[in-house]
Amino acid sequence: MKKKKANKLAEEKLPKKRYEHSVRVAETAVGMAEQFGGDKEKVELAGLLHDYAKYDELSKLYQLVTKYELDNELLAYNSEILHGPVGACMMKYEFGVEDEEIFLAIHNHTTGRAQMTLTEKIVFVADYIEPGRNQPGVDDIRKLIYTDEDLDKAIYEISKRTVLYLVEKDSIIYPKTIDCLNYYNLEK
Ligand code: DGI
Ligand code: FE
Ligand code: FE
Ligand code: FE
Repeated sequence: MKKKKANKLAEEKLPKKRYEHSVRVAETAVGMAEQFGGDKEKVELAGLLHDYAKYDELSKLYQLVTKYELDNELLAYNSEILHGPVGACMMKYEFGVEDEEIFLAIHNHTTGRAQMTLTEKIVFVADYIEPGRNQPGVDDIRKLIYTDEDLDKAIYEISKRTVLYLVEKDSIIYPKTIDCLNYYNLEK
């Protein structure tokens, strides 16, 4: 798939603000790919498409988990973790996006995982630090990227903040999030 097609898919499917977020994630990811030696074309497509399934009805997301034979375990956690895996499969099976790295980057953009590819890492972090984001402490993560150039530390800090946030609201946590936290804990 070409950038133009990905852009059009996102623009036609998503509410304006979410489309604009996707464009900023793609732009941020391209900058990071330049910085870290990643594949600009792949991170750009994954950035544009990463939230494609975000506003699909839950009933549809559930159906697609079954249709695409995704891990049923996904259904036991917060429904917010479904749009990545389902969106990745939509791109692969409905729109012919064959590339495995793009697939993984969309798939794991919410939860992260241990041993991410460079493309996955960039999209995971770009989603958190794109210029429209203003969550508390986001500037600390931006500094880890733009000043320290420490991608793995940024992944650890993002996972840590997400886990703290989820625990604070007594939410259940998908195990891949914990795997990601542990794997990128550089003290280990
Ligand atoms: O889709 P976005 O809003 O751009 O961002 P996202 O897909 O990274 O994450 C959406 C939210 O999902 C995030 O703010 C926290 C929430 N969430 C719920 N359960 C989990 C979770 N995030 C992780 N990492 N793990 C969970 O189990
Ligand atoms: Fe998302
Ligand atoms: Fe994210
Ligand atoms: Fe996003």
